[in-house]
Amino acid sequence: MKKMMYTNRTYVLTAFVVGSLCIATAAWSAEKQSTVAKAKADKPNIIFIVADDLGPGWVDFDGSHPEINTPNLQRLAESGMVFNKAYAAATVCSPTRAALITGMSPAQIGLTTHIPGIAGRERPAPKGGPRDAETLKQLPLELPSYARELKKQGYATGFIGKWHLAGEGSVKTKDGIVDSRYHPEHFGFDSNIGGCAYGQPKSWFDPYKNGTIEDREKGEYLTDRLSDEAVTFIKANKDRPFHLSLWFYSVHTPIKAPKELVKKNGGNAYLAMLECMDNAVGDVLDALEETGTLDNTMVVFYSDNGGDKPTEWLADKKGSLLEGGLRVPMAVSWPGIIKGGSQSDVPVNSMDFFPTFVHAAGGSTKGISQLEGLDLMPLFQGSEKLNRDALYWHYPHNRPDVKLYMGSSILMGDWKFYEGHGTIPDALFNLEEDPMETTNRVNQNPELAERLRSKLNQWLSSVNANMPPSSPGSE
Ligand SMILES: [Ca+2]
Repeated sequence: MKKMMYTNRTYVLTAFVVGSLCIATAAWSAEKQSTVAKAKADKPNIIFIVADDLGPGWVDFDGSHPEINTPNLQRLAESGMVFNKAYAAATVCSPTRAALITGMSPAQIGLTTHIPGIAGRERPAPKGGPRDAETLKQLPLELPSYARELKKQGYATGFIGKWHLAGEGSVKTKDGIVDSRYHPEHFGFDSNIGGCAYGQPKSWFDPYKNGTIEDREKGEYLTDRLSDEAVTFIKANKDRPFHLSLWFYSVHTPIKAPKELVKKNGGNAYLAMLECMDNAVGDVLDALEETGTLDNTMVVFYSDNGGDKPTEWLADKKGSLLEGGLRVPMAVSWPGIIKGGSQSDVPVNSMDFFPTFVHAAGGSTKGISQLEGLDLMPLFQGSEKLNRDALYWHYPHNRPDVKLYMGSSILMGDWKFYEGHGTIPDALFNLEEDPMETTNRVNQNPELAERLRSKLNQWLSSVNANMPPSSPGSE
């Protein structure tokens, strides 16, 4: 299954031909299946597993590294659908997390870069270049939250793991708590274990120095602990609809794992962290099986931004608006709704989970005017398109210290246009012909570039995006 979308064109063509011949039968059985599925999926449980800084290529289901060992993620992927073009709403942690919770783009929220661990840290602007736009330091309480919507539908809602949406300056705290008014429990989660202002653990081992986790066993590894808590949550709520957001701190720096696992992985602590997270996914799937809830549970695996370790077949990495900063591994399992072993090449984004979860739970998103995501159900049921013509990103910040430059971009069909706001040249790439984004085609296709620029600017105005102060369109 590894890299099937790149290596096995015969498979795709065969599937297409066979698929065309079977349309009539499929239409009838799809209708029947959908009725059955609807009854079965009445208030499905929803588990949303999010990894941190994990790029495509670092899990078995889309990997290219034979040394990776993630059998449980493989099990999840094989029982459901792999998304070959899953995007994150931002290239760094906090804005994507804000987009996941609210279904709104980081630009619309006004939270467009990661919330710094050190308060007041200035971003150096390039000489003569634009300054940083304003950005929030916490997620506003009045914004929509899928957890609140799921609660309205009678769900038990739990948050376990990394939040990173609750104030700056966490590095200087003893416990990661900067302003607990912005913790997950104020966004509709009944419980919170681990979610505070930290963007990375102060300690991977107990004592955790995290005010939202009770220390219990010196030396215990954080990922193992979160896994235990997830299993406890599932068992405690097995008799009612439940939602768990399990947002691992793995595989963010600092790269640390239990000694025996590092040894097992030939001294490679990164692979050990991955294996530990994969074990945790296995524990969750086992707990669902044991409690008899697996058949009525949607399990999503996703990551919050492109890999801190680069992906071989993508340009750049975390922090970049090129594909390597935005693309993430994603798989969704949902027995009775999603056919096992399926794949989708339709681009999806972080804002899509909100309507997907709320609709699956029987709720409505009609009154939520800020919502920018789309329900993924048509893709789950085999459709090859969503009703959307473009995806957008906006990063109005300078981080030249980590080679991160401000920009906004639009993806429409195979074309991606990147506006550098004066810091780096504007660029136009054709992702189908040039997946590594090596050839800037602005000069070859000036009209297309202008059309995309105009559409991008329209979107930026429509979401009232904060712009870098000296760039065109600002005050
Ligand atoms: Ca991250």
